[in-house]
Amino acid sequence: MAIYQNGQTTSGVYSIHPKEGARTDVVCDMETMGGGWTIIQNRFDGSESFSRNWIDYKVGFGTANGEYWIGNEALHQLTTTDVNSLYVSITLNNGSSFFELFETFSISSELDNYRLSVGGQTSGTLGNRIITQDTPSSNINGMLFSTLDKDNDKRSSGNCAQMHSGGWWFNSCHDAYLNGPYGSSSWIEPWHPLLSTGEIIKETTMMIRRR
Ligand SMILES: [Ca+2]
Repeated sequence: MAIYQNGQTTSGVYSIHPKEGARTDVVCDMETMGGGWTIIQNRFDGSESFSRNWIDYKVGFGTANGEYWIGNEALHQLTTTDVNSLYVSITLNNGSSFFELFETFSISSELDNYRLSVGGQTSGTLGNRIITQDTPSSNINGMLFSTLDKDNDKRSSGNCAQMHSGGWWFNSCHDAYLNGPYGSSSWIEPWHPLLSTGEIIKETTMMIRRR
């Protein structure tokens, strides 16, 4: 991350410029695993709805000081020229915390519906439920992005985004899903089989950094 390479070592809000003319305020984590992380998804109090349409997920929503989704277009721009890693963390209301590190992470262009690609080694306490070799219909690696108004899921006859009230890379539908209804029992299988309901989740974070 350019901010990190400029010598900034304090976690906090920074402005990034994912493409010409664009400016986005994000939180950078300069502590976890050596720091240099740009937070792309952050939830901790349910103040921001993640039940949204394509355009919202495309341009991003929320604020750097609050909950937010950085935006799929920014994600594409940030991961298209450099190889990035992805770090996912989930903290429960009881204080338990879990994470998973994915060695490579990239998002394709809008023309390709912001397809998810993760690869390389994974490690952590959540387990790799993005790539689910045991249950192909839950595997979300290589899936297109779906929203309430855009059904791009691979195998579901319905719209997984509508069924699960949030935008994500769905198959039929998922074993890993961080954008469900906060604090609700209708947030189903945020990280199957470890976490079957999002009702117990306090905080989720997704963040990326250049490898
Ligand atoms: Ca469908």
